[in-house]
Amino acid sequence: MKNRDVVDIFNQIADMLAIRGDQIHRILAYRRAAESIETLGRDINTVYAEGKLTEIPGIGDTLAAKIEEMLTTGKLEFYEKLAKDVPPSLVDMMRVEGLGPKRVKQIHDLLGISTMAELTAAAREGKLRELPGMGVKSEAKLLSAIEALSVHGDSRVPLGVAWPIAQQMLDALQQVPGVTRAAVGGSLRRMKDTIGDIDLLVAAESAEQVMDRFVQLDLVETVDSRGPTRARVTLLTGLGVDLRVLPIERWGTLMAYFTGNKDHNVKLREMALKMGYSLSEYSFTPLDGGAEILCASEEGVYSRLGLAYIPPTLREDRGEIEAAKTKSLPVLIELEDIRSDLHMHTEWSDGKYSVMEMAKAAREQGLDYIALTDHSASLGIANGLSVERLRQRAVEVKEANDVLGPKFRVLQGTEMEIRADGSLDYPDDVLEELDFVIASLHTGLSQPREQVTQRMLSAINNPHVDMIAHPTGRLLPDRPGADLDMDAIIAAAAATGTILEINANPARLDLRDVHARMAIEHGVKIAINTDAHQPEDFGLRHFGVATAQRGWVTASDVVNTWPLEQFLDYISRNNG
Ligand code: DGT
Ligand code: CA
Ligand code: CA
Ligand code: ZN
Repeated sequence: MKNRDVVDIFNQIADMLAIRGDQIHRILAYRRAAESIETLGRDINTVYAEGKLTEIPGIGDTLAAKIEEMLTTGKLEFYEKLAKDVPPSLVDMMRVEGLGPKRVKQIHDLLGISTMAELTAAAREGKLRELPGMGVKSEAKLLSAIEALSVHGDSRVPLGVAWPIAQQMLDALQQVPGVTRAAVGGSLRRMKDTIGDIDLLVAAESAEQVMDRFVQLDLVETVDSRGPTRARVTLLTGLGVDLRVLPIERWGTLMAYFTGNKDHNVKLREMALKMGYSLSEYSFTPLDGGAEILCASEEGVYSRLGLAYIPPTLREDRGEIEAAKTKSLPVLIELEDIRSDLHMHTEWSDGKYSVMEMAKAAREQGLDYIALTDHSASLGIANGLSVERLRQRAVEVKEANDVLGPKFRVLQGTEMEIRADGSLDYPDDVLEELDFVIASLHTGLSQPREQVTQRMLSAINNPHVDMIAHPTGRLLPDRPGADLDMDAIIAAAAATGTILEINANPARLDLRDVHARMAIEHGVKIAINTDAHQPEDFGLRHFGVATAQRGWVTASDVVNTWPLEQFLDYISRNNG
């Protein structure tokens, strides 16, 4: 079994336990373990062989024993027993919007339905409306959710797809009379790399007009539900959007509740309970029946709990609550800290603009220096540069620097292919002519872990290579990227001083959050670059910054925050 198999089984167990009505803590433990293993940079079999399973966050002795059983026998008795009780096909049914574990159990227990096909047929035949708590209307809603699922699938969309849609909807809602605040919540506010659905939060005295406007927005295909303070729609793209409207006095609790994530919220609520309050999106309510306490700001929510304010990008229950208790949260990198972009393409390879156009656009963005990193020869589809063309481009870069003067600097760079056999695309003497050398993988991404890791290591160990771009090569939402041994990559980057990139393009966000965190914990420097192919792409920088924040990255970890001299010093240490 591999990491992915263990993750699948743990996630399934969590859903099966939820259907069975088990304790929330037990369910969350499995989910947390699944997430930990999903983001583990190493082969779980190796971790097991080293006897270090319990060092994985969220894995205690019980779960470690279950992992051991799976890795050594290929099976898990607990899962098989559970499956007799709760058929795994019921878990599939939970993918239908609006079908929670309780309803799935009820449908199974009362109607004997255990597959999606049976469910669809029952809904069409009008058999679901008879169930307690259901009716003709909720049956119709369920049927359209089932149909939406089969049309659009239930796949998550990349952050970069959901973001502009949400901004557009917020702009419209902000114009409704009586609206004082409007913001995104949920995974979008946490800037997670993929988004299940959009959550919008609005402060207004009266929700009615906001709802009216919301359900009539151009992008809306169907209105799935509408109540006095909440509504849910499905957009033409298949993406779901939840809206919640409350008065401004409750803004802090509203935002905190709907930003999540769920595990983070569960912990906040537990802390509140211990202090004698129940915490909801509305308020803190004293358990002894006193008057409710409203929070207009999130700072107010956190401070009432005795916590420092936790930025949304950290709210994943990855230690941030504990750090907020001891006031030891990191001071996160901000967009304003960035003064360079070290990865971009011009018309010399697959970009659309000239050296001068890219340089001027970067200067207008307030940047102090950039590296032009056109592709190398073997990436033929991207018009990669032969050595001869690389040298021709150098002349143009020099001219651009002469024109732009001393306050802005264009560095000669390359994004050099690490070929499928592990060799590099330019010889060392050519690399020596350059200011800045990126190495990256675009081919052979599906090679076995050993092989693709070795390829990457040979690039990291080359003294001329300054940075690895988008290390895994993943493309969101569907291409998972190379199966790199991230522990080995990070150790080698630390030993050689090689910079690892967080590619800000929202189709990449690679390094991903947890790997960025691992990297800085080992002293590896990070770069946040847009990989721009046109000036508009510079606007993607904030996605990279958010990903860095999710990895607990501070400004000093990021080379783009450094003045040019400091940066050049750093990369020249290796190049001899
Ligand atoms: P997503 O949509 O899958 O990308 O992830 P989120 O985090 O946006 O999740 P979503 O849309 O289901 O819910 C938005 C937030 O609302 C979530 O982060 C926490 C809060 N929330 C939703 N359902 C529950 C719940 O059952 N319990 C608690 N405590 N919070 C919830
Ligand atoms: Ca959401
Ligand atoms: Ca939602
Ligand atoms: Zn590139």
